[in-house]
Amino acid sequence: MRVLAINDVSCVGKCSLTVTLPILSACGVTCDVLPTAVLSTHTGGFDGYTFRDLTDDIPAILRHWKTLGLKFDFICSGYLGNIQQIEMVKSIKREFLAENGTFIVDPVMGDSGKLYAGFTDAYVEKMRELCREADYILPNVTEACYLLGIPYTDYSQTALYALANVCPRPIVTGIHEGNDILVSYLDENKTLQTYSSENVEGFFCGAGDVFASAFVGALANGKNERKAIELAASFATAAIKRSAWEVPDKRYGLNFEAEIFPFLQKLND
Ligand code: PXL
Repeated sequence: MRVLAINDVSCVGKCSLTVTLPILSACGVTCDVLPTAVLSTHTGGFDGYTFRDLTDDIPAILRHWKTLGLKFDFICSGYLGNIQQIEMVKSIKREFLAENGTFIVDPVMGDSGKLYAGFTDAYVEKMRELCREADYILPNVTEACYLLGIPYTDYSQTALYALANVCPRPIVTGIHEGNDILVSYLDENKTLQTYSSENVEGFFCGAGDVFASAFVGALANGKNERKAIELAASFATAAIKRSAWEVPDKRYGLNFEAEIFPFLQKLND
């Protein structure tokens, strides 16, 4: 199995490609990368980070790949630096996704009700278009609300049905319900399903990337959607629980590494 991960390199802070690469490799899957930008850190809580936009490098990379006849079983997009890159991802899907391949979009745009630094309404609109081409989308609640054009406080489980008009298989992460945190999705019969785990206080920037990478790693290992969601959610939850007390400065990301082995044991059960 060959996966293409389109995402940024945040040099410090454990999100995007520094999370996806180790997790997919551990799952025994080839992970090729298309870096969208190089940042000194992610943008969630650090001041003064550098940002090198790699948009101009992408066309030559793709021309080279075309000469190699590359095709990918999975293409997964995450943090995209600008609107132009969203257009590029659309054409990458058309040119490089293998027949019967799976296109997964994590519409990385925001969290806790707010867009990340540098994102605009025009970007949200373009991201909605990209989501229309995906087999799966993996928004958190904030991103789901932006995709639907509804206020953050109005999110309810019915939003999932509205999201299904954008992409047939939406999976929404980070839904708070009482003391639990839920992942909700529509199964192949359009029935709402949830996976629930205990909520742990503390915000970690790369948690969505841990979930998305483990989900793809599980699908690439032949697990069905439900099993892949369970495995990915329990891995992300275990990493969050551990990091809530273990990591003093949350900006430096989850200690997901310590939970990789238990995750792999469950993956191989
Ligand atoms: O994981 C989300 C993410 C990805 N990439 C960059 C980010 C963030 C969240 O803040 O800043 C650069």
